[in-house]
Amino acid sequence: MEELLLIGGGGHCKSIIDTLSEHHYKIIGIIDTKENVGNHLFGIEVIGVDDDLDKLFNQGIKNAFISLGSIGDVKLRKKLFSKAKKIGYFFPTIIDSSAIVSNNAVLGNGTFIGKGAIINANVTIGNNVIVNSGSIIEHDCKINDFCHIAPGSTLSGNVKVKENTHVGTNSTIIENISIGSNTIIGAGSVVIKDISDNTIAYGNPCKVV
Ligand code: JB3
Repeated sequence: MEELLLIGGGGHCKSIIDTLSEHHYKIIGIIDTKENVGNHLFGIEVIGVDDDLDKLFNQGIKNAFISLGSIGDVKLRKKLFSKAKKIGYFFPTIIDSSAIVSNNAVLGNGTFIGKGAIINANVTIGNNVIVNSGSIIEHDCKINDFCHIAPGSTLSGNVKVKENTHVGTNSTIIENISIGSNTIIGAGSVVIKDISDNTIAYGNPCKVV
């Protein structure tokens, strides 16, 4: 069994641990903030802080996963991904056993596909993306690095989502829509028009605010 380090020990980490219980990785510990060192999450210990990543790599732990989520702000997740990547950690793709993923989909490193998600044919998903529980990513969609598709969202065919963007819980995006980078789509939105970069938009129909 290969060893894996989790980075971030909050709510999202619980989802990751749950999914990994059916994987071939053995979770060696969690990296979190100083105050949480020694705490346990489902029996897994917080064994260090971000500054320990070098030491742990040199001790032989070669796999890591960013188990810190994000609701709209991906800065910390990106920072930790890039720090650990520079050290040399490998980031596996973690797919819950209840998810349905097309053989013709391409998923990036450090990407998480949660419970009951459906990824259809010819989908491309970048690195360190979260496709959370029950989301549907239809044929030909393209989701770039560091996006979070929150639980229960549906992206119809050929939707493009640029990097760092958050699609809020239970949103619906109709076919052929493009969503820009660094953008937040509020929960429950119905997106029927393209949304540009660096935008906050929500509602039904989804409007820029
Ligand atoms: O929406 C869903 C289903 N999940 C959300 C997920 C995607 O995002 C979830 O509801 C949460 O709101 C959010 O989960 P996350 O990021 O795990 O948030 P939280 O539960 O607040 O936990 C954040 C963890 O990161 C805490 O344990 C913090 O101590 C830790 N943390 C904060 N700063 C850090 C740092 N950990 C490390 N390694 N480094 C830091 O700088």
